[in-house]
Amino acid sequence: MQIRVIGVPMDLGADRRGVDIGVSAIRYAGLHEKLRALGHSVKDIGNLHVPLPENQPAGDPHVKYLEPIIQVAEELAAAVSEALLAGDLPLVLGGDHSIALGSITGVASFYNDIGVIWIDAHGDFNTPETTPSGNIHGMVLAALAGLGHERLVRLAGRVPKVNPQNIAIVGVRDLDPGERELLRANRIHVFTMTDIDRRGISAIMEEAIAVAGHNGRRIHLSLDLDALDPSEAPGVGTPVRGGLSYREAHLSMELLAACGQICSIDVVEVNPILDRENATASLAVGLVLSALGKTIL
Ligand code: 6HN
Ligand code: MN
Ligand code: MN
Ligand code: MN
Repeated sequence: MQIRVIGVPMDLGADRRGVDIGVSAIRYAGLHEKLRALGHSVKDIGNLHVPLPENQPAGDPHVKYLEPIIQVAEELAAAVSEALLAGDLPLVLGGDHSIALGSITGVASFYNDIGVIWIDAHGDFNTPETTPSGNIHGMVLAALAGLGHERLVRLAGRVPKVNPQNIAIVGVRDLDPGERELLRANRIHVFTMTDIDRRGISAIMEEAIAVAGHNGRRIHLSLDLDALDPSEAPGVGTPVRGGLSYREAHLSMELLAACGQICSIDVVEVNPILDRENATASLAVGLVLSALGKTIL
């Protein structure tokens, strides 16, 4: 496979500083050489330009840094659709989860009907009305599904980017009250940690793949490292106890690789300032390898 790495040092969608250097931490953990050792060819286009919060006001407290986040999303969408057009698999490194607005918009402009598997401790399904923080990383999936701030929802014209029925969220254990209502009202397939504990990760991932990949449609994987238990992934801005184990996360990636429908990936929320010896970035690299075909035997 030809992998095209796109770095997005985005730090405007979340409160804790440091996810912007997640892109470097993931590269330093040996991403390229390990992908090449797996047999892939890798091209890295470097980082997109992301404005600094130091240089501008946050603006509306219910949707902070809206304008610069939209500006980056437009650029990222173009970079992602260009990669797909060239036959490459876009691997987008974050940065906070607000970057998925751009990556999924890019995928949706290339494929008519896509599925999304969103692996996360959170739902990222707030709107400006329900958000407790005003942080766009907590609203991005709702926006992609057609809900929330007009400017986020209408990015690049097409609404919604993803049919809400084609979304599967996996690993959830922390929802805000209004966000939970929205997930229920829109009948989003949410696979919580309770579901995983009860039924096992293998059954849950198979169901998630069936939801997102029905009829063979292409699947975008959005991997928020805070889905993992903080004992495995300490370097994230919004850790929540009770997450995926190391093997549950790897098996999820292995099952995704085996389904053969993954067309694009984001890896987000790695925060090296909060990490221990680059453990979270190394874990991220290992998970990407499993998602791109690495097997034990
Ligand atoms: N993430 N639900 C919280 C909020 O501020 O909306 C946390 C969101 C975390 C988002 O981890 O990508
Ligand atoms: Mn997230
Ligand atoms: Mn999260
Ligand atoms: Mn459930």
